[in-house]
Amino acid sequence: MSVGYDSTAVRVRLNRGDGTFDDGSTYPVPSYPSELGASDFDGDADLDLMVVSAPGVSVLANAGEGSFGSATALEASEAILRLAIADLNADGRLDITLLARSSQLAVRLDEGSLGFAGAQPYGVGPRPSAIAALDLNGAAEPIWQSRTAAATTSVCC
Ligand SMILES: [Ca+2]
Ligand SMILES: [Ca+2]
Repeated sequence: MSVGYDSTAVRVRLNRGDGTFDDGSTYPVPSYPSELGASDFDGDADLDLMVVSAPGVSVLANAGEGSFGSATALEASEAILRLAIADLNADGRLDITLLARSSQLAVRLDEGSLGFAGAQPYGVGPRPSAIAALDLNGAAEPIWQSRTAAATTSVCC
């Protein structure tokens, strides 16, 4: 999968099984896509796509055999910079954490069928630039790390 920042599409190239990839298919997304993630957000065992773009975050449901439906926007009240995917409440469904320009993490729990709960915000330092959701304490519960201009901040769940 790839996106070009000045484009309005995601390109998906399928692996032929020998380490080479096909010419790919493109799927329209909102302008300036900057980040991609994949998880089964609707529970049908196919990986769906999540794209962070300038206007917000969109989900493209996997229609099977590597093709995807149209982008569906998630409501977001502010510009999103980065995306992390991890099961944050141990229910077996992968949830999303969005890093916003306003120096906040917004946790959105997966409710299935491409739906996500309302945002639970957590503050981070100024000018955030990166995010990761990792199990850093061996508790099988991810901790977020966000990197800002000033420091790396960890937020435990
Ligand atoms: Ca799916
Ligand atoms: Ca979950």
